[in-house]
Amino acid sequence: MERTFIMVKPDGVQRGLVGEIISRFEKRGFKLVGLKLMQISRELAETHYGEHKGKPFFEGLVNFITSGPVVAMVWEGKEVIATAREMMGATNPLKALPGTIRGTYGIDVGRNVIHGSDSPESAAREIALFFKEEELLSYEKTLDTWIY
Ligand code: FUP
Repeated sequence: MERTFIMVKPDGVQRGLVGEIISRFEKRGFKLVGLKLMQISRELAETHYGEHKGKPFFEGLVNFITSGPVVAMVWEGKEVIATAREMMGATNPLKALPGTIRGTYGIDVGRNVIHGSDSPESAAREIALFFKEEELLSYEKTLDTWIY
């Protein structure tokens, strides 16, 4: 089964959207295999967003993501990486379809509530960056047979 890294950003935590976001992934049928509330260090933020280093919004992005607690998660399921991106909606909330997470709760590209890995390579990299192997659990969910 595929795994992806999902993070409720500081704006999502401050606005009380953690439960709503977890609920959407649960209801879709995905399995939560890792979860923690954490404050991201500058070093971790700069590594996580390394591909954007040098871009004009990089400093603001690092400042924002380290500005308050985030909820880091790993979700598991069939094609969860691409499905999560669809559930999140476009990076720019203006372009995010109504009903998606960003299309429902976001207005500004810099305050878009949620992060989700964009490929199997980023998922592997980001999961390893945020979680130790022993923090990720494998377990049976009785509902699985009704979802697949
Ligand atoms: P996403 O994968 O949808 O989170 O989008 P990106 O990796 O392209 O961008 C990462 C974060 O950088 C976005 F969530 C918001 C921020 N960003 C800006 O603030 N300005 C931009 O022009 C592009 C991205």
